[in-house]
Amino acid sequence: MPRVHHCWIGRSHVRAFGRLRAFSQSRVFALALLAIFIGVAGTASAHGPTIAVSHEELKPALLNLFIGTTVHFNNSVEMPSRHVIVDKAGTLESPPLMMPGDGWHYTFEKEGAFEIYIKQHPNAKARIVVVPKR
Ligand SMILES: [Cu+2]
Repeated sequence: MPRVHHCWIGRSHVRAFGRLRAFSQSRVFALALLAIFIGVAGTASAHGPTIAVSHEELKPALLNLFIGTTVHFNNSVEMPSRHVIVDKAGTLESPPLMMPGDGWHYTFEKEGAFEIYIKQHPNAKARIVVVPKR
């Protein structure tokens, strides 16, 4: 789609903008954006509580969170037939967690009460209550 430029700036500025635009379409720029995105996501996921996953329980079994909080799930035991974290309403589902140290994180973006449990051990459950930030 052709773009209309308002020519209130001089030629050299037009050239500079041209270079800027070329840069913004370049692979380097895309990589820079990606790096920023990963950086931000990394920072965000560094915060928030951790739930330990074992055969018997999710610990802690109750969390009260503000919207936007990232919860980490840390598998603490070996489970070759895997642990999969799900919730009653079908909102979330983790990838298979098999080895100690296998982890997953999920950011709760919606208000509500989430009844989560390990698919393979339905008695290992936790309640996560998410409320808006004040
Ligand atoms: Cu298990």
